[in-house]
Amino acid sequence: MSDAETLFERIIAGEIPSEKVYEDETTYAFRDIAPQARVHVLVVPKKRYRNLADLASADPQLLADVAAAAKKVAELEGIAETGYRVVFNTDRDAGQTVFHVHAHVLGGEQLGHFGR
Ligand code: DGP
Repeated sequence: MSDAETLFERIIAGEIPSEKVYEDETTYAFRDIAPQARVHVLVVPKKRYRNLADLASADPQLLADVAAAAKKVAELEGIAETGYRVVFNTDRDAGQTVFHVHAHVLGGEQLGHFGR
């Protein structure tokens, strides 16, 4: 992994403004700039790993923290009861654009099915 800072380090550091939804010791959650659903929040571990695979291998506790933060976001956004989707885009074919692992939390409306 390159040492170059990604956009999300700058967001977590407050150098780039974001609309914070939730934060704890190890994670930071904020609204996606281009929402794909009525609720679209990104949950980012403060420590950077490139993608879900790297995070899962290197730091399973931090992955659990991201999952717990996604649940917390769903509760705060009022979608815990109606349901939501959690997505980790991973590398090229998934269209990952920011190489600092992040979970998309999507909901607040009926979501389309997976596919092309
Ligand atoms: P992905 O394709 O999984 O790498 O998702 C990256 C997401 O990051 C994408 O949905 C748009 C979002 N995003 C990109 N730049 C910014 C930004 O400056 N602010 C915020 N809030 N979101 C951003």
